[in-house]
Amino acid sequence: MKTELIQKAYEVAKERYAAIGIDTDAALEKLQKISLSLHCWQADDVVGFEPKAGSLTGGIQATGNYPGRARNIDELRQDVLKAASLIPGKHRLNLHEIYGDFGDKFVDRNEVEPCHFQSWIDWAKANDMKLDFNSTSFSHPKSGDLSLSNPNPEIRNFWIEHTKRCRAVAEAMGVAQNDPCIMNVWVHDGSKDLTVNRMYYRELLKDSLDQIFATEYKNMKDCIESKVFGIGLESYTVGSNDFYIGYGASRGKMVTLDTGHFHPTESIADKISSLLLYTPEVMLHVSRPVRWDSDHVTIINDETLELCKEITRCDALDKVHIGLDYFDASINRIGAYVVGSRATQKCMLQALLEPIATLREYEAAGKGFERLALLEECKSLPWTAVWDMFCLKNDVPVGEEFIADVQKYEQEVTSKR
Ligand code: RNT
Ligand code: ZN
Repeated sequence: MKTELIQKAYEVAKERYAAIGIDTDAALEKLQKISLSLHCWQADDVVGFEPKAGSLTGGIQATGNYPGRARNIDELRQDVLKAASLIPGKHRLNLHEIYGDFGDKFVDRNEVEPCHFQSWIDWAKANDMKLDFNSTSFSHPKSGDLSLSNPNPEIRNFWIEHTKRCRAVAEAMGVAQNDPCIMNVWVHDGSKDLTVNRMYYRELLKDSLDQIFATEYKNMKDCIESKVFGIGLESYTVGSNDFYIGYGASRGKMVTLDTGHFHPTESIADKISSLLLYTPEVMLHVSRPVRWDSDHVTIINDETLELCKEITRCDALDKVHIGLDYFDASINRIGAYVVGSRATQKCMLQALLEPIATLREYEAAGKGFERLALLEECKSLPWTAVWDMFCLKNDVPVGEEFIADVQKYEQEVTSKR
């Protein structure tokens, strides 16, 4: 798109927003500071780089067979950089333990060390990217249905050791990047059929977590992620929402809200303010559940918009971390990163452009019609012109122009795999 046209449209939008008391330049500055944590697993359908990588287990599934998935560390790095080059702003990369640089060597999960992520740390530094991290309980012979809540001490200790070591890896990343690395603990533990031991498994999970978190670190932050159910684990989830809210609130740990991990009509946006009153920060996994936790690519929809608005309405830009978590193997994977990231940013921008002071005045004065009318009008204010300006400023393709870039990369790179 022509630069002048974008600038012209931006000037008009700026004036229009000024009329409702909103400074678009300030909104752009705030958006610039928001780093998304890009999930590395969209590039390769959650396979990772363990030399003997088997099938994906743990109740999650990447469906689709689109050609060109990243098959090794170099391809994944190349894909992530390509995606990042089409997303305005500076973003983080969220790694899972199974994405370590293991070479041909088999390093079992209870043997992982910071050295297996040294090349990632160097790569991230060279590319001015910060890292986040995840322990990996799935896709392993010892995964079964229960990991950290397994009654068999040998298996439970194996996963405790794994998760402890992952925290040490996260700490090393945090030290190297001089910024805390956020480490997410999500375990798939649950039961396909009825269980008569709900309490027992939760006691075990609680004890495992206490052991894992016993070491205090300064350069990493822990977060814990709940779920409703996994595939093949439909009847019971040990790490339910209630479990982790209780755990997080009592231990001062961040809770991760994955937008696909709740009952379909539950509002995830509504949970932010409650959590922030009891836990220091919040981690988000922004996804798009379609009827279930399907991990579709994030788009601009009411749920994502409301989620972003809650962050700004709670004045919590510095307390809510935005990670993405979807894995769609049915479309171009780099395109999936770009669409989902840009959609999330567009929702954040609309949230930053909300005339919250006026809306709150209306609300305080009991002016319900006025509040509703302004909320509705905001939906059709020219935020898209502000978005285009954001892309222009960040030197990334404006509007649909990135489609051609993704196609070119597909032609030249991913289609040849
Ligand atoms: C699974 C959780 C979890 C995973 C990643 C791969 O339901 O959402 O966050 O998607 O850790
Ligand atoms: Zn998640």
